[in-house]
Amino acid sequence: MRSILFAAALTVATAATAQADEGVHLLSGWAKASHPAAFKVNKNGVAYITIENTGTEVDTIVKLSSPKARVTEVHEMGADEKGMPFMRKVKDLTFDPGEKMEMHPGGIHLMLIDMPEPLKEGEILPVTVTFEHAGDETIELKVYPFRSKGPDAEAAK
Ligand SMILES: [Cu+2]
Repeated sequence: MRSILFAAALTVATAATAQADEGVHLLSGWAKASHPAAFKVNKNGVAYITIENTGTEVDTIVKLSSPKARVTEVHEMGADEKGMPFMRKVKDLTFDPGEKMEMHPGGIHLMLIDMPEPLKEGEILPVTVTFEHAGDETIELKVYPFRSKGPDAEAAK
């Protein structure tokens, strides 16, 4: 319930400021610190952003980048018909007018692939998202502990 109330408050707050600049926006986000042992095997990182389309046309993510990874992609996790978990790349993620999407652990996320350095708690991860119509937007994501469920969960502690 707490998270629902928080999301409602966030929507009201952003609606007031979105008027002047319509289109797709990166509202917030966070990243997870790398697990030291896992990073030795798999030099990837994970981050989550919330995206809202306050404009009147559909927009699409056409490119992603971060100075801290060789490749940045949108991924989704789920389970197949047999219940086996999978993770796959999502191409051309689109946002309808009025749509708001919050990435979260276990669902859609940003995958940072081939990172020279592990992500450390407290550092900042810049990510640039290029939309077909809105162009480039960069967001600076705070890195939370490996086991964190994100800023909302940390604030509720
Ligand atoms: Cu992934």
